[in-house]
Amino acid sequence: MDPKLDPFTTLLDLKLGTFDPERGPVQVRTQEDLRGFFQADPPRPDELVYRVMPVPVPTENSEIQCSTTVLEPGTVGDEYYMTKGHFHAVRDRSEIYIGLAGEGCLVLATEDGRHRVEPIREGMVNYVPGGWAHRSVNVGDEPLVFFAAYVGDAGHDYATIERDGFPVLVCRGDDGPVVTDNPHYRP
Ligand code: PAN
Ligand code: ZN
Repeated sequence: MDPKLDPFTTLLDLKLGTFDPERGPVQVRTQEDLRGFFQADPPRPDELVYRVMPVPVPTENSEIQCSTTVLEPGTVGDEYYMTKGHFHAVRDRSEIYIGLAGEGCLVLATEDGRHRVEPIREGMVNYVPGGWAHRSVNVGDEPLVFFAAYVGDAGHDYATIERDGFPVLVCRGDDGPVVTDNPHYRP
């Protein structure tokens, strides 16, 4: 075959999640960008919630997309800072997360309403099978940093999550994180 890409190398800072050199434009998500994903309206709309540092490649299933995510500590209402969460647009596409720093959890849900909550910590590898929506949540006091690699043509379906939510919420309790049923799941 005729190769489509040339090889490349970038340095990943295992604590900060940054690439040197950067491979693509950093995506920034503020509280305002997450309006409708948190239960409460954003109290500080301009405040940074997370950044995604991509290593873009063609969006074809012969390639492997990867990126790092840096999710700040914080809350909106009782809910810990989290990513929007998504199904892959091509539903059966899978993904691997590798925890680099901080303390978090990965909330997963199927279209028929099953859910799982898995830990994300330095050195942990999370496998996200096809068909599972996924959202990461920072339940610690430091940034949560993880590396993700996924099938190139997976794509992201945010609209389903914006409409239906996840079956559970991860909230700050008196003695740490509490996972509760989401009263607004699939209104
Ligand atoms: C991750 C996520 C990243 C940001 O790279 O895209 O953590 O989360 P949202 O995409 O939900 O805003 C991934 O799962 N990619 O498929
Ligand atoms: Zn994904």
